Amino acid sequence: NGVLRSADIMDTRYPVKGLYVWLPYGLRLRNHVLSLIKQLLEQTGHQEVLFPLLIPEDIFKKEAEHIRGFEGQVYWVTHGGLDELDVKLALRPTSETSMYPMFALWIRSHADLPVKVYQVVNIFRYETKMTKPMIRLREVTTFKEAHTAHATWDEAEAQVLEAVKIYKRFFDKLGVPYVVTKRPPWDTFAGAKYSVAFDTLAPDGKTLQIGTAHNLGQNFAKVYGLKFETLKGKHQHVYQTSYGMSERVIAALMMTHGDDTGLCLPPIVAPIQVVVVPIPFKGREAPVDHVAKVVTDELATVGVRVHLDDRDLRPGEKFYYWERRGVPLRLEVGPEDVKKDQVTAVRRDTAEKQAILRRELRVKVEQLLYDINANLRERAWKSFKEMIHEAADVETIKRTLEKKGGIVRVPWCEQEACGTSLEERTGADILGQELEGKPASGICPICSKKAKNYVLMAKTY
Ligand code: P5A
Ligand code: ZN
Repeated sequence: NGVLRSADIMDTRYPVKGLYVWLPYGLRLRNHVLSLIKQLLEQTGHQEVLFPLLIPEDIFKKEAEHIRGFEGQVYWVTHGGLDELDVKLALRPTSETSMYPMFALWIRSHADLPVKVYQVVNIFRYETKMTKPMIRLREVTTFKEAHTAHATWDEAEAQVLEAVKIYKRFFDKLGVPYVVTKRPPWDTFAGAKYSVAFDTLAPDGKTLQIGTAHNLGQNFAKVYGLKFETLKGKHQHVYQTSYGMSERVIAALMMTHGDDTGLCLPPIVAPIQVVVVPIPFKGREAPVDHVAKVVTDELATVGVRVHLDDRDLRPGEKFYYWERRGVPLRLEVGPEDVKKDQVTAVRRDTAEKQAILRRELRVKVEQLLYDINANLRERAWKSFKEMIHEAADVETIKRTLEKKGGIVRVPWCEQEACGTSLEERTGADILGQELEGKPASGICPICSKKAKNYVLMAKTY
């Protein structure tokens, strides 16, 4: 919360629980993050759509499992002005039930498949767990949801894997480390056959789910009548997937790279990548100001997001101001720099200082921005991997998670009863089975039968 405030990301004082205000700097960060995922989706054949916020009750309530999962979380619109509505309208908690009746109108034959669309919208969920800015919201303002329809089960399975691949590339660009697991049956998305989820770690050692991809099978297709004519003239239900993420990703980004001073943003999404600070010296202000301006313009013309801080403040105050906001690179221009035809660059991630000759400015700055992205990513993965532990009995699982936090890898017999018992006896959650996990060895800590698999366990948000 302190960082949200001191870095001008959000104002958390909005008078409705679970709703928050994006501030200009925060919104710019959000938009850069969004444009990365949009680009990846577009490159893989997803088209952007925009559906309405309201869903009629009768349509919303068709898929029984979906309703069971969401009914406790839906906000209802019951009135239009003074009139009570004949049919209540749900504020979408997610858009399966808003989109799929329309898909039914669009899909006629095999030639209409696959459908691959996405939208970025707000959703409403009446969350009963403790709400938290950016992490557990009642109005999620930045819900990126993709929805697909396919002719076969295998294609839907392949689509879930494509989603995983896209999300991996996205989180790698952000330098946010993750584990990918297939969720256990009791933690599957309401209405899905199975769910795959990405989890990262918060600094307190708890995991945070930052994205999910679901294989919906034909569950929704059957209730909303999504049928297509095959090559042989038969009518069949489509197979579907959906996958989504929210501004929780931005929370993860901030928690992963931030330090005691505040934000530390990877250049790829930083609203301001380079800040130029003139360091005037009595009687020699003019050349310093001039060079600072020229340097700023030069970087701007090659597409660097650069800002000249020419406010009437002491340089030290400016340094701290931009450090708090996570600006990856600071260029100082003092009288000595002017004399030597150079600027002094200071990295936010390492605090390293170096002189850059003016004639090498563009190349060096671009190299530094690249290096900062890479360093943040490597640093984050290194500490993430150190937080993945092994444990083979209940006591060790408990002790490890209490003392060290993070994630434990546990052998498991794959019986649901042992899974729930593991959760009860350790007070931790099963994230699931790793998608690219290693083969099992050892025995299940509950029933002592031979383990079929490993599961990851953690304290979760
Ligand atoms: C997939 C997209 C769905 O809703 N329908 C369309 C599917 N999946 S989900 O797992 O329920 O949500 C996707 C991701 O959104 C984030 N999220 C939230 N973020 C902030 N506040 C919330 N209340 C909230 N609820 C879900 C999670 O990261 C989740 O993985
Ligand atoms: Zn067991």
